[in-house]
Amino acid sequence: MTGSTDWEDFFSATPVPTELERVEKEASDFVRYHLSRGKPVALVSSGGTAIPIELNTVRFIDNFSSGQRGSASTEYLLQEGYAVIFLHRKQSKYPFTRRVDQETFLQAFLADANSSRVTVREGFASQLHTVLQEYQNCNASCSLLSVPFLYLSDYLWYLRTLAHVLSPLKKQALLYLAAAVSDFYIPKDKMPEHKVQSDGGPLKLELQLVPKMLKPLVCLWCPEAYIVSFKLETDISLLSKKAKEALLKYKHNVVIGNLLQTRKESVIMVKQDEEINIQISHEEQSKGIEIEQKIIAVVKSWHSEYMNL
Ligand code: 9Z3
Repeated sequence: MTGSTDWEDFFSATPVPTELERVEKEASDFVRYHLSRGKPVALVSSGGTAIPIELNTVRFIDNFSSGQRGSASTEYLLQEGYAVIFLHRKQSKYPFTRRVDQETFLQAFLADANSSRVTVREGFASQLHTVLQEYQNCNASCSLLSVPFLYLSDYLWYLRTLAHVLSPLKKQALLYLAAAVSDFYIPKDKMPEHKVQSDGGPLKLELQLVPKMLKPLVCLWCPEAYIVSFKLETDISLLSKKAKEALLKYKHNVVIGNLLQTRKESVIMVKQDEEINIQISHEEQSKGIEIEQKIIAVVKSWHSEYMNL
């Protein structure tokens, strides 16, 4: 009997990311800077977490998450006056660049054959101007810190470390956990070292349960922060019930419930004394309005109430 919890066992058995020390230092400087200016800081998690099946990883198990929710929400939080630590899956959607697709990028610029000059083609300038201006404003105020990850293990180490770094902000810290976190993984000591061979017949995998990190997050790592988690379901009849259960179990501030199929048009937002439905019509969507804008408006207003308590 060691008396340790499942999440402590997970971290003891899981290697620390090589970049953790650097990330911790950068995040601490970032938090100190914004704390001294009285600016609230949000930690946004975004994208899917991959599960390797070999130590020398050729293959991994992944999920559907594109990073839309986290990257769009980050832009709206910046607009609402937050500084944001963006903990995101590498190569998933990123604030600002998400609004310029690869084809537009290649078509928008014109390279002069006789000099090193690059110009923007007619018709692309206004679209690029808006995005670049927003990005430059965010850069000038040092309001965005990017922390990329690929694997679940790195994501969880970063989450724990960044939550600790945010804790001195107390109620001014917002945690907005939109990443699609795997429920299952293969512990390091159960993983084969080399590429799994196909001449051994069909592949059988045994995945272990990932410990629920919301519990230590709320109780120990960042206890006074305003914590918003997401609940993903595919069956509408379970959504509200599961969201309420999560709130009751972890005793944090808000659970946002969404269905895989309709996540871009509809969510429920549940807190202790209230449940609201946020929707976006086709007409609003056709005007480029995103559901994340409405979600963040509510999160900001609820977080402000909490800060003033
Ligand atoms: C979400 O529910 C996010 O809204 C989505 C966003 C992953 C659906 P996209 O990245 O999708 O815009 O394509 N995130 C949380 C999912 C999750 O892992 N929740 C855990 C659960 O449901 C609880 S922490 O058990």
